[in-house]
Amino acid sequence: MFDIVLASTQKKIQTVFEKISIKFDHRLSEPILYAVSGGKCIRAFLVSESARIYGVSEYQALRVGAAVEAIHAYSLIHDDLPCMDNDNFRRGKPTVHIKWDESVAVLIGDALQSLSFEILSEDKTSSDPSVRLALISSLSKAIGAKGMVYGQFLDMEAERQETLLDIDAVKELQNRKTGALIEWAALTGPLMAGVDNTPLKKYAQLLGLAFQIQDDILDVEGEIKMVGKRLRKDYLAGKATFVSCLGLSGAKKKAESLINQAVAELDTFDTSSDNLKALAQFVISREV
Ligand code: GRG
Repeated sequence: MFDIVLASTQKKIQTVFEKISIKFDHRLSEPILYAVSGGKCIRAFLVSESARIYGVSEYQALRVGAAVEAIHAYSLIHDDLPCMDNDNFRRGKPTVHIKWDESVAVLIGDALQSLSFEILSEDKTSSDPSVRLALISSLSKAIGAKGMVYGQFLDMEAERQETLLDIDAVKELQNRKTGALIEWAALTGPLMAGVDNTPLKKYAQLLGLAFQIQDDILDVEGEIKMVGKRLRKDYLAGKATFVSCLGLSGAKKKAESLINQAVAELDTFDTSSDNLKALAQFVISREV
């Protein structure tokens, strides 16, 4: 049911990428469009809803949504490389380095990262240069050496270590690897409107954590046809995850409790936050 709501954002984001990539050599636009399609677009949806609540135009929100999806796609392409997670299958199709080759995958990831910042830097995204700078600055922090890349680094390091991470270390790793970008997306509305983000911040943090717990649950319980990527890999590798730390039912309970708290955080809004509440429920009920 919620898939239908997300489908509308997916379509609009795809159109933004199609328009932007017209100016690229087709040997680049083809893998770029391949890499940005087929995902749920949860991060772009968070941007759209956050922007709508704070009165930011849909056009501007879709540009910021495309920027966050470009970063997300870059992280997945690089994460799938043989030197990282070494995956052949993503979003129900061959990963970029399988469909093309590793050099293309590295370069398309790089191009998507640059493209994201290019989109944010243009005045079509916001007529206010201080807003554009704030978007660029906060995104670079969320995905860099204190954010997503650090989370990925900790993850890679954990795989090489004998001792398993404890729950706090798993939380720390995941907050950076997955949570930081989700939080950034959720806070773009107040950022673009130039107002305080406190009411959404806690929601975003709780949602990010619940999202990762559900990802760990899907790794154990999911159906590969539904999820569209290799499963049981963390489980088979004996990696520390929320499921290994809390047990399957403990992880489910934790995710549910986080989502209940996240939804409660939205009580300061009127019905304008209903879609964010529905997204929160989707995050822990999703099979994909
Ligand atoms: C290699 C320098 C360098 C940087 C990349 C690879 C990386 C840094 C970070 C990894 C980030 C990563 C892969 C996080 C996993 C997050 C996750 C659970 C992704 C799946 O998100 P969904 O379910 O995917 O929203 P869809 O396909 O729906 O978009």
